[in-house]
Amino acid sequence: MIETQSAPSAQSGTPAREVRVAIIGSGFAGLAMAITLRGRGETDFLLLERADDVGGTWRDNTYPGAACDVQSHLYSYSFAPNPDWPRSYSQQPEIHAYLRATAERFGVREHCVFGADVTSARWDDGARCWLVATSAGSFRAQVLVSAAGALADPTYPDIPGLDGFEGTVMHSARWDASHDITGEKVAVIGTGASAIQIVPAIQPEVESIAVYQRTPAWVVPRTDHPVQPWAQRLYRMVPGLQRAIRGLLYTSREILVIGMAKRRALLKPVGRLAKAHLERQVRDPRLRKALTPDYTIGCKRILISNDYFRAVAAPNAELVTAGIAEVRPRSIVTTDGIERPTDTIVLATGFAVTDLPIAGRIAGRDGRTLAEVWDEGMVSNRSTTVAGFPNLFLLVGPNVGVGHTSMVYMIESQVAYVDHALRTMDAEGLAVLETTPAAQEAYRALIAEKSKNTVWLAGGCASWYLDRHGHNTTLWPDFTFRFRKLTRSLDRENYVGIPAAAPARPEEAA
Ligand code: N01
Repeated sequence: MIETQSAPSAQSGTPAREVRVAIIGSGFAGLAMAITLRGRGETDFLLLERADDVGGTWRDNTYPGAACDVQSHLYSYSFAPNPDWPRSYSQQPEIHAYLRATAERFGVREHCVFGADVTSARWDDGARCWLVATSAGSFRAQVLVSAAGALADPTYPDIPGLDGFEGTVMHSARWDASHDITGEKVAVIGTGASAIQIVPAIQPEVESIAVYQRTPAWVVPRTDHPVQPWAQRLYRMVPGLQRAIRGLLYTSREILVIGMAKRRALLKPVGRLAKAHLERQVRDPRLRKALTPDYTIGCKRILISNDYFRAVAAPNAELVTAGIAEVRPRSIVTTDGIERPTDTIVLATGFAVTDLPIAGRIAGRDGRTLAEVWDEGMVSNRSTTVAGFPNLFLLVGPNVGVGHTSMVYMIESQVAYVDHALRTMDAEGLAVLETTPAAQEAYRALIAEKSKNTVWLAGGCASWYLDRHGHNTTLWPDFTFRFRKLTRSLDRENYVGIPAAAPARPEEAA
């Protein structure tokens, strides 16, 4: 536990609240961490949540058509199967409801501090704790777990004139449901996973829709179907059946890694499937050509949709491939000089992933923030800990992303690792646990080696999977079961531990 008594909060003068573990965020990752702690009897933890509800990205992304592109049997916690999923690929409201219900069921909602936006977190080497400032007061925590997520903060494009637009502008992740787009002239900027769900959902409602495409996406069919009540009953009666289906889904998706990370030639059949899908759905050869990517499938996230191409080919839709030159108060002008009157602009332009905003708010032992330390690219040990940042654990941190399967699998692997680290601290009576620079360097080299021949580096596309130096700092570049093996238990030899009564500097400790 923390050694010193409550210190005054820098913000308000009120004492900082003391807690053993502070978890930032209550999405899939934060809740999994909390449920694991609770499951083994730990109650001295808080989830600091900037919003007023749990759910993370599944709370925030409420745009029309928002749904998961991984089957729900797989895109859910292994410890909380849900026999009642209404569809094979669930929609946002159902996933959010699942997270809310799971938080209640495992008793972790009562640990949430809502409206607590973390503005800074600073390691205090003397007190051996994290000083966390939030919009809901200050906290002192022995351990800080950042589960803020990689898709938490939208990126807004730097387009001349966008600020002066007099119509409505909304980011896909900040959808304004009170704004009625019926009968409007709508522009959608971007053609990623969010855009291809939004476009078909709104195209029938609007007067016209212009889809501004910078890079076409590979799209394969979506094998979505409702789950019949008899099947839900069966899953309830025979839970093993749902587990078996989960296993089959997991295995079938993992096969993709062979093509993406090992032998790219094996992706050819997937490319042919996507081409055939496009040819079936789009008759106009010019439109078809404009929608055909020139990079290897898998280099960017493979998208799944049965209605995106049809929506783009609809009479009231236009695919715009010329770059955007400027936004005027009531229109968008492209580089070919064409001006298109516009009422609403939807920015489906993605998230800050390689430059996580939370990294600018967490300062380690030498006062530098994670963002400063990561200026040359995100580095870590096992995607979870960073040298110079004692007692800090990152969930959904560097090189843990997956495009082909369920992120929940990776989250559960990381949570098991963090949990083992905390139990190790308890067992050894450690006040501080910190990974070594050598372990971090070895992990960086491992990631670089595994990434070398992957489609993400060699597939001929620019993607947010790579940082500005062209390094893969976001994706786990191998089978996900290998990540699970690597994080099954704490690699104790890669950590320096300081017992409660020892000197504060790790290099002085045994
Ligand atoms: O964002 P993206 P997203 N001018 O970054 C374009 C998850 N997700 O929100 O490709 C013009 O993929 C950009 O163009 P380009 C999933 O992990 C999951 O769609 O860079 N265009 C691209 O087309 C996903 O990967 C689900 O050339 C600009 C688009 O905007 C992640 O979220 C559903 C531009 C951004 O695509 C992000 O997806 C939805 C500019 N200045 C999302 N800047 C599930 O179903 C960017 N673009 C689980």
